[in-house]
Amino acid sequence: MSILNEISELLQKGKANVVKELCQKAIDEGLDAKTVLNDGLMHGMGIIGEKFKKNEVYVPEVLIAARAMNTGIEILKPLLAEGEYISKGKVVLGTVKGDLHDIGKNLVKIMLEGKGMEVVDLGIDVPAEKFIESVKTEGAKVIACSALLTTTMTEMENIVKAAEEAGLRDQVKIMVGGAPVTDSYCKSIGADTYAPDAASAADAALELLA
Ligand code: B1M
Repeated sequence: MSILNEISELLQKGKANVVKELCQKAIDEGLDAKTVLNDGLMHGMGIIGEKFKKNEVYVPEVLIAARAMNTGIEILKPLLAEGEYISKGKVVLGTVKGDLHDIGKNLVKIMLEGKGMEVVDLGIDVPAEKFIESVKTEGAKVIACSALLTTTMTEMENIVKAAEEAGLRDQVKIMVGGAPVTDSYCKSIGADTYAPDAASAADAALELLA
């Protein structure tokens, strides 16, 4: 098995220490950091994402795979040229105002990063204005907002309106998700995309960025 396949497989098993050692070994053997990132770490995380989508793995497996990915990235990051590490675009992510649930949001972050996007994580209880301010300061092209409560998902409409009022609506795409959110709700508030799970959110964000 090639070292890149080994990295991918061990990442999926969450073997953080071995993944770290193998990333170093791959570099020492002359592979370039971008190849190790794309064909080793991200490859493995992509498989975990697909399995998570199909309920073949669950939250704990995703978290341990993410930890393994991060240990590998620690080795590669200093070797990657500026802008090379994260090249697929910037996403502003947060759980909407009034809502403190962040487990799903954190999984979305893992999957987005696993597919090569840069994530500005605003955390929980994020007001619409903060999403907009962050889009302006960070130059992000996608707002990704999560809500777990029927009482807070309505805040997503305020984010769409705030983007319109700020004159940014044609520059930023808005993705919504979270347990009570549906595709028809997404359409009814004028958001761009609904994603039912974290792995789909990463695929959808890539499409929006494209
Ligand atoms: Co809360 N809670 N909670 N809670 N809580 C729910 C959501 C609830 C369904 C429980 C219930 O009654 N059965 C219910 C909501 C009812 C409703 O509105 N429909 C509820 C309630 C009522 C409350 C409180 C109001 C309780 C109270 O205080 N009376 C309170 C509200 C606090 C607040 O937010 N202001 C509250 C508090 C909490 C805790 C703080 C205790 C804790 C949160 C801890 C934390 O997140 N750090 C908590 C938890 C853990 C839950 C449950 C048990 C689990 C949620 C979770 O993390 N699921 C939940 C019941 C349940 O779901 N079984 C419940 C796992 C996670 C991986 O799934 O977040 O759905 P989820 O994310 C999924 C998808 O939705 C999607 O991807 C993920 C998987 O791939 N996704 C996105 C999520 N965001 C996305 C964004 C995207 C795309 C996809 O694009 C941008």
